[in-house]
Amino acid sequence: LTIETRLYKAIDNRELSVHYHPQINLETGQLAGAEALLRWKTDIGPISPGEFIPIAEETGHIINIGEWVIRQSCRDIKQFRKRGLSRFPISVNISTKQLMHPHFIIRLKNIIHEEEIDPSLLTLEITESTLLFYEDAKENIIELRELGVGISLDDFGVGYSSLSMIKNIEIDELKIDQSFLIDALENKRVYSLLETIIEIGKKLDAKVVVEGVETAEQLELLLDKGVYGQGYFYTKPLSMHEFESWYDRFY
Ligand code: G
Ligand code: G
Ligand code: MN
Ligand code: NA
Repeated sequence: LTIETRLYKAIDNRELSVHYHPQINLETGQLAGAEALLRWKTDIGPISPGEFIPIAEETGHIINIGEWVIRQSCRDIKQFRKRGLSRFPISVNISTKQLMHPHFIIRLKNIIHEEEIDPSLLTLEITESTLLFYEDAKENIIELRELGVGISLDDFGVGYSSLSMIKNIEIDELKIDQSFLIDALENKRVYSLLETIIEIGKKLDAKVVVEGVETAEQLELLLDKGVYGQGYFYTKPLSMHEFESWYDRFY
């Protein structure tokens, strides 16, 4: 079977799950959010999203799969609250094709309504490349704002349209690509650039999340900057169950 054929059955076969990667307020140490990351277990072993998301995008499966991720994340938002975890938003990655789909907003509204969640607890991560299609996505983005879900600009700094993107859209969150943090320790220019991007985000009243915090040294570099961090230094992405145990251990 091809990946494409397998993917078509993945939802019905219950092979998909959502893992959560904590985002930490570096100054207070508090949990500030979590990114939802899709996982796929097949009978020939796990297949990573880096491999199957592009296929889902090409084939159009991403529409159904993406909706499934949003619904599952909404259910888990409620579940985390039921289990007594603090109130924190969950961020879901959204592909360009999803965002531009004519039914995206109505289906998103339905899910939020049916799952009875506060829209402000849901954040959608879109990438700079989506914003290359800004004119086509504009109406949906405006409606998203009206709906009250958060908008996060993912992988900031590695796309083509960074500044025009944040010029056009009011964003709630800016996620700085891991490559900046990795190089900042070695390279003064990259460090200055990282500091400057953080300032841009803060001036726009966005929550600034630095991705890929892996070492104490990297954490140290960020500690006094009023940012949030996401990375393996804290933990790898966790299943719902693992996330609750992790939370109990640290909070
Ligand atoms: O978790 P991991 O590092 O393997 O993710 C690889 C890539 O897959 C990342 O760019 C991530 O944004 C993307 N990804 C993970 N889950 C989803 C999802 O539910 N939808 C979309 N569109 N992309 C996802
Ligand atoms: O493209 P996007 O930013 O959505 O990708 C998120 C991916 O980055 C997830 O698959 C997540 O596992 C990965 N990631 C998050 N933190 C770290 C980290 O500290 N180190 C590495 N290598 N990957 C990370
Ligand atoms: Mn992301
Ligand atoms: Na990212």
